[in-house]
Amino acid sequence: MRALPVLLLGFLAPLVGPATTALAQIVGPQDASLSFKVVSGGNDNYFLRDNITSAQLLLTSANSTSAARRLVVALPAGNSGALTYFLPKDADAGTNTNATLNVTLMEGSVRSATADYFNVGVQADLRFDRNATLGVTIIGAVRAMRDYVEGNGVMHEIFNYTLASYNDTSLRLHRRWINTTSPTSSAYNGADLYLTVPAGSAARLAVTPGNNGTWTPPTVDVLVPAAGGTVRVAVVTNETSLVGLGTERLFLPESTNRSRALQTALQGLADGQSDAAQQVSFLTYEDKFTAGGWRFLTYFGRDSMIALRLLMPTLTSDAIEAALGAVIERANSTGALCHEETIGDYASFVNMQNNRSDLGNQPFYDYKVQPDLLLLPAMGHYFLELPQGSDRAAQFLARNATLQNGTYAEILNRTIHYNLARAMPFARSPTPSRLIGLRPGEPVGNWRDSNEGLGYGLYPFDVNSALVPASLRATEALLRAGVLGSGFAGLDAGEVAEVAEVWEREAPGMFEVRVGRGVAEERLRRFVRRANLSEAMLESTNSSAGAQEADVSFYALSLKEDGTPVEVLNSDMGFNLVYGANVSRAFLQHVLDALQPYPRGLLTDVGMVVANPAYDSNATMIDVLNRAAYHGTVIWSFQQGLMAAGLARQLALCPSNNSTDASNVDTYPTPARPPSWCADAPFVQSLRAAQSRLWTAIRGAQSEIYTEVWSYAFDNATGTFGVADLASLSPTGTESDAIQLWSYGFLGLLDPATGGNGTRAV
Ligand SMILES: *[C@@H]1O[C@H](CO)[C@@H](O)[C@H](O)[C@H]1NC(C)=O
Ligand SMILES: *[C@@H]1O[C@H](CO)[C@@H](O)[C@H](O)[C@H]1NC(C)=O
Ligand SMILES: *[C@@H]1O[C@H](CO)[C@@H](O)[C@H](O)[C@H]1NC(C)=O
Ligand SMILES: *[C@@H]1O[C@H](CO)[C@@H](O)[C@H](O)[C@H]1NC(C)=O
Ligand SMILES: *[C@@H]1O[C@H](CO)[C@@H](O)[C@H](O)[C@H]1NC(C)=O
Ligand SMILES: *[C@@H]1O[C@H](CO)[C@@H](O)[C@H](O)[C@H]1NC(C)=O
Ligand SMILES: *[C@@H]1O[C@H](CO)[C@@H](O)[C@H](O)[C@H]1NC(C)=O
Ligand SMILES: *[C@@H]1O[C@H](CO)[C@@H](O)[C@H](O)[C@H]1NC(C)=O
Ligand SMILES: *[C@@H]1O[C@H](CO)[C@@H](O)[C@H](O)[C@H]1NC(C)=O
Ligand SMILES: *[C@@H]1O[C@H](CO)[C@@H](O)[C@H](O)[C@H]1NC(C)=O
Ligand SMILES: *[C@@H]1O[C@H](CO)[C@@H](O)[C@H](O)[C@H]1NC(C)=O
Ligand SMILES: CC(=O)N[C@H]1CO[C@H](CO)[C@@H](O)[C@@H]1O
Repeated sequence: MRALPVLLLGFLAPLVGPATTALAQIVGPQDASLSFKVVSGGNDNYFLRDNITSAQLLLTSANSTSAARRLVVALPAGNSGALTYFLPKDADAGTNTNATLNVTLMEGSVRSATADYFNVGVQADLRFDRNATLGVTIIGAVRAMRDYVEGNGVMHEIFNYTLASYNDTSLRLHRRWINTTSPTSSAYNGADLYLTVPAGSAARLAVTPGNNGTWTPPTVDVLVPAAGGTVRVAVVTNETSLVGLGTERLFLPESTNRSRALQTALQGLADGQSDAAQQVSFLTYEDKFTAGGWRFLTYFGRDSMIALRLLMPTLTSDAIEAALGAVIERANSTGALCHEETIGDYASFVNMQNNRSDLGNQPFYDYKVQPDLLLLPAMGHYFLELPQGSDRAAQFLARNATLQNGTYAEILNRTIHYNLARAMPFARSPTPSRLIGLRPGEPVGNWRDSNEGLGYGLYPFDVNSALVPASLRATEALLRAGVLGSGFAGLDAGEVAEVAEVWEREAPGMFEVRVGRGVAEERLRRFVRRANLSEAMLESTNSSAGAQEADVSFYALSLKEDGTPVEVLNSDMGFNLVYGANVSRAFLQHVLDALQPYPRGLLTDVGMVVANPAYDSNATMIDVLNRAAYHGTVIWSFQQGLMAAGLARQLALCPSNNSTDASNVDTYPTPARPPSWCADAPFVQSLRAAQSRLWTAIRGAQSEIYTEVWSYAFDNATGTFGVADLASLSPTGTESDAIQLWSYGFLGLLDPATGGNGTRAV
């Protein structure tokens, strides 16, 4: 460890960006300490990382109109935590029945906490303005907490906690792990929620045990005088805390002298002055990148690889190799790559469900389609195109895995063969049934992690049109460059290229949807009525779009089992633009068409929607993919980042753009033969215009860009769109994470119009 001066961070007012406040006085970029707050989606999120723990603590914002105040604590350690609701207590209803309970977190009170038997976690002081009672409480696995929140109140008895001890100033609720590792102190092997009354507080606890063992929860009241009172809440666990990547280990130094654009992008990242840099740092650890908080503070292969690809130009080799290594470590023996790891207590539960309780709490890894195809493109970009990766391959591939036997090279070899084998049938005979579908029995598999999100299709567009060929091209390039070394005998770069070529040529066309102009206009009018939009917006965008004389054509979201397309216009072309080789002019024309104002295209005033069912002959999709659906007509930030990065990359393929574009943060090798459309100045101009429309839409919700997902509200009077919180629209209450790793892909991009990125207007 180098000794560097501890930096004193005051209050950093973001020029633009989420409502973020640096909380702690002492934040050192040289270690992994962090302390900050993000207000998002009606919640105050507090983040803490020090040498003891790493934790997110979320509390319903004080101005919320909901009666219940929700407290969530999530720790990456074991993906564990606690969820509880504070409800106004009926008994003191008195005269003011409907007054809302106000629970506020005392600023500065968020600290790491320690308890007996090496248990560690986080604590905070909460101020209650009136009497409250504890509602549903789940302690232990974040996955069990998500089951409850997102699964209409699903709970399983196995996760019941016990009332360990109580008096009128102290309460301990204990959740003993299903599989305890140490019989001697098993009473402490699990997770605990403590409520204690700190010195000087007039609050008291009134606890009545349940009358039916652990089944019936105790009644826990927080009683305060009229002036209010404070209760300290702590959540601790016996899981191992992870070692974080501090901003200085994560990001390249500002002095990195590669291009003006990169230097601009790097400002405030390594020294931790940027709020966004601290947020990324909170999500990244030496042995894995986590996907988002609070719901996904654990390994997700797809999220980490997409985030890595977008952030990579700004990252150090240490950080890049941490993310790549995490994916390789979790490969299975066939070579498939892990989508999500289930660890901690929930792993015991999953193992039991699979009749493998003998495995105890060993992690359970699941294998969905997409991560398999994202690793090689990330490695190709790193080892072959970025300065950080040159000369790093040999030592990286020689590493011994720690989660399984073998070197990274051996594991990667399996993955390459696995991907090639899966691509072969289609290459031999390209028919829709030989595309890569969701795995048997799995309703999901690409990034649209819901069955509805894919329009109930089987063959996702992004997987087949973009990622299969991209993974093969990356393999080809790594083989040709000799980077993979001698362990990859039996693979011929030329053969891999031939397979890729068939996919590039044949797959996109299978997803092509064509709708006659008259029919398309009818469907648009039907759509604006059903979606409560205004017909006026069709008039205003009709003439300006120019292309409206012709039929409407676009790429389907997916194909159904019988090969018919799900006729939903969507944003997944961004994958082709970022990952694809040999993207055709016809393909780019579809991108131009999609980057029109919604509902003709995807662009609203507050961002790019990821799905637009307006043209679908199946009108039921209008309701399935509405603005309250998790993958409906809603805005996912990383999809905007992907589209913006993709347009930048495609434009950089033309030599004249590559050298002159001051907004290119990423490094793009100039192709031996530029695409033929580069010579067509009006076409290049139309791509630039689409890029500009996209960034205008992105700027329309700049304060949201690091969150996971948001929806829109349409104002009929003004004909404009505003941001709407998805959780309050969603019938299932699906909420957005306040910080989501792949949304920080914007740190690797500059807005071509302003020269700034997400954190700075510049
Ligand atoms: C953590 O850091 C604090 C403050 O820098 C120090 O006093 C303490 O000893 C450290 N604890 C551990 C477990 O390293
Ligand atoms: C909630 O309590 C805090 C602190 O006691 C106070 O500042 C705030 O105004 C209260 N908010 C509401 C909506 O009552
Ligand atoms: C609460 O305050 C925040 C800003 O401080 C605001 O964005 C939000 O709309 C408010 N929520 C309600 C329900 O008033
Ligand atoms: C409380 O709210 C309910 C429903 O909104 C209403 O019927 C009732 O009159 C309110 N009570 C008081 C005391 O305001
Ligand atoms: C309440 O319980 C706590 C924790 O067991 C203990 O430290 C404290 O002394 C107890 N208080 C009283 C008044 O018994
Ligand atoms: C008491 O607990 C058992 C499980 O231990 C449960 O099956 C039963 O329904 C509970 N009874 C009541 C009245 O809640
Ligand atoms: C809370 O309940 C206690 C006991 O019932 C009562 O004395 C007190 O006044 C209540 N607090 C408030 C703020 O109403
Ligand atoms: C969990 O507790 C046991 C003792 O009960 C201890 O040996 C072990 O180190 C603890 N594990 C962690 C990760 O703190
Ligand atoms: C690895 O995962 C893939 C995808 O789920 C599966 O087809 C294969 O059988 C798995 N291999 C092993 C050894 O479990
Ligand atoms: C894990 O817990 C289950 C359920 O209690 C039990 O059947 C199994 O034997 C335990 N395994 C280990 C390794 O502790
Ligand atoms: C990997 O492990 C083997 C022994 O299993 C050892 O000989 C080799 O040096 C290790 N490689 C590295 C890079 O640590
Ligand atoms: C204390 C506790 O959490 N009890 C729960 C045990 O599990 C059942 C079934 O999920 C719940 O109904 C209880 O509330």
